[in-house]
Amino acid sequence: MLIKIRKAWDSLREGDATAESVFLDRRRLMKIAAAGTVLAIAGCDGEDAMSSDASSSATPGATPGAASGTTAAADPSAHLYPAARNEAFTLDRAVTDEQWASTYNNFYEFGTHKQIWANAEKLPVRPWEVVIDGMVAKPMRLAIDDLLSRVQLEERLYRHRCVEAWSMAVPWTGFPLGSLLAMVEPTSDARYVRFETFNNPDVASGQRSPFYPWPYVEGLTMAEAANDLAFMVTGVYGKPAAPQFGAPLRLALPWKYGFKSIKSIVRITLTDQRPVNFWQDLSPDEYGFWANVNPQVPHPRWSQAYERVLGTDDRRPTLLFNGYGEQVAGLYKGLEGEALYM
Ligand SMILES: Nc1nc2c(c(=O)[nH]1)N[C@H]1C(S)=C(S)[C@@H](COP(=O)(O)O)O[C@H]1N2
Ligand SMILES: [Mo]
Repeated sequence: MLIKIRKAWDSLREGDATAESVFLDRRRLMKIAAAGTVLAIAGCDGEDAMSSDASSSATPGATPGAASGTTAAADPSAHLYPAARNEAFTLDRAVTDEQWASTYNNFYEFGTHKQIWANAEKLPVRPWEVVIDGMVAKPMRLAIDDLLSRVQLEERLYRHRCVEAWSMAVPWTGFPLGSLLAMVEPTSDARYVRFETFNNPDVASGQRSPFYPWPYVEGLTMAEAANDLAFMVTGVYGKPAAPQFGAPLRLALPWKYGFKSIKSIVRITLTDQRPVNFWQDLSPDEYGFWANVNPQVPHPRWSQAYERVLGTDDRRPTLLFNGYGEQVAGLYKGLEGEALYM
């Protein structure tokens, strides 16, 4: 066990900022030890999943067979795509090649590396229910296709900036989060929206690792959730999203680091408590609640000044709020004392 943890630690110290890894601090190790799970960490789950993923993985640029073909064709919502593009959302750069975006993903439920797309194919995305509960007048439990029949889908071109300093630009299809919240009628007590991903270790090998605080959780303030940029994604590249993108329902929050854009959501809860998100729970010195993109605030272990543009040799300067300041800067007036950029 110690050997493996030392290995992870050493590789982090080598300055590898390409993995969304965490600083394995003493506090976290103690927490895991206290939970009696130390031996399980040394067990095969995470490592096995990783090595088998690696052997079956494609290099970015390879064709994810079922990922972009079969799944979409068999999807009962396929007829809803492509949706009309909302021209209000334009880009300052080319759309990322689909093969790259489909084969270079962060989805820790299926492995801690980028080539998880084949493993993620195992996720059954039908039937799929989404619960919306908490401080709302009309709580709902909806099958994903019922939800899709109640919303107006549109396509938006968004930039995406991962905290690991790579970026992409993709055509998401979905609907504004605000329209979903309007259906459930939040009460005046509600201050935050908490999102939760599925928890199914039988399917998602990464969830067998006790090292991570499953299920993945994220959160927004009510004001952030109501902002027009906060987008619930159901499709990408003009068809239903393949599992590696977070099917059948994920968030896209283009002004925040990518980890806020939670995938494969099963529950949305309105609450008066600020949610502790997955990465903050893992490493509170490195990841926070707000996670707004800011090139001037480095991650404790790497600079955020530039980003590597996925699928290209470009290295571009990162923009404050990832270039969406006009739409969102006002959300943070009066909050300057908070850790807005981690
Ligand atoms: N449930 C869940 N959601 C997640 C993640 C994850 O590991 N699990 N990774 C996040 C991170 S770090 C990023 S950068 C984006 C990646 O989205 P993409 O694979 O579509 O590029 O998903 C985010 N949402
Ligand atoms: Mo990320």
